[in-house]
Amino acid sequence: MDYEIKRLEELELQRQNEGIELIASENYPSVSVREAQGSIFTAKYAEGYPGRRYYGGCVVVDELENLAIERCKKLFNVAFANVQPHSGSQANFAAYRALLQPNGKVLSLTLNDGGHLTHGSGVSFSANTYNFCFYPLGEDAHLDYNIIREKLFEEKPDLLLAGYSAYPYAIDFKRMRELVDEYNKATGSNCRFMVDMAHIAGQVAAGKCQNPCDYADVVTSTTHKTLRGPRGGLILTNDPELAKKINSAVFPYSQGGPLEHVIAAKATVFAEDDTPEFKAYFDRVLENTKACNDELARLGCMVSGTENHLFLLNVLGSFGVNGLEAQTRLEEVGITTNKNMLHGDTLSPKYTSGIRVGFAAATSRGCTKQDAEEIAHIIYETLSNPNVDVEAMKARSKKIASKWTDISKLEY
Ligand code: DSN
Repeated sequence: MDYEIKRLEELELQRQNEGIELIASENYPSVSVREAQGSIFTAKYAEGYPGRRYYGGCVVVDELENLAIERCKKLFNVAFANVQPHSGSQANFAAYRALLQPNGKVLSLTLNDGGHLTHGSGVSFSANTYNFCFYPLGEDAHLDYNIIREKLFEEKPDLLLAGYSAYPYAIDFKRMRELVDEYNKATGSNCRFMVDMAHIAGQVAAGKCQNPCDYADVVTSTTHKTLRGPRGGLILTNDPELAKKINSAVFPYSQGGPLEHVIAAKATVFAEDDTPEFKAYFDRVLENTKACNDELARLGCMVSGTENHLFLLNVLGSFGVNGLEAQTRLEEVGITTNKNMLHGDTLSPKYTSGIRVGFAAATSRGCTKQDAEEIAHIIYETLSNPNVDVEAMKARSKKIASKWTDISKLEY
């Protein structure tokens, strides 16, 4: 045993167990998922795809990867799945490659309104390989489908991109498909529609929102957020031609040997998520997120409202502190969140006017509606009072977290 690593693992487990995790992109995989990820499959090289590998000895990993693919297709009701992307960014890299020529034009949400770095940020490969243009949110911070329609006709993109990192409302994928079809018909273009569902993949799997696979040409996702799986990515499509291009874009274009141990863990979570228990879990995620949002609103705070696993709290408007300061003060009392830009934010991404709050992880441990309301009070009291008794607040957080399941023992 490597005692130095074990010591750090134990410290991290203690940190996770004692704290209240409200980062909207985090979650806790089950013991079964972690066991699969720690399995001997890590020792196997398997470049290629099942039945078409560049190494011998792949008979078992072929069965494993096919099982993951079949479970994934069933979960999302889709014809093709590539389960090899190492991350969401790698999945987006390969999806763009399959859908676009270099310099192809992508219409994406304004990044400050809740997009992701791979959705056109100058610091990522995306904006350096493709030509991004943007649609803003409407004045009420909701998607405005008329603006998207106008931008489609004005910018003439090759790809419309939807799916966001900090958008608390439902997304009408059907409407976006109709807009792309209308634009293509009117102009004779072949604009495609892609959805990065990384944040809401669990909600999709639970059948609690529109399934983007019914409307988009390509859907990408991570597997570790609301899906509750291992860190990783995936790509889905119903189009056989695009499926071939996606496979080539993942391997050999952008990745080498697939992480078959991670694919084993993905297969495990696809089965866990395809159950009535997961649907019930997601009902509780939605209930807890709303309960915390509504309690903060009742206390007079400026919150976004929510139709998924997250909401945005305007900490500058509510308490006169910026997002970075709010994040730091909440961490001191045992609550982990992250600073986040708000629609029309006047502060820089380093500071921001808001924080993003999500309940997927806390709910996995057993957070109740009553807990979510009590958490709202801890957030309110911590941020509204610069002289708050930090130790007393921390003890309140710890008391809530101590009722929940030990993260190292979670089975769903
Ligand atoms: N970093 C993720 C998030 O926090 O939303 C996006 O990949």
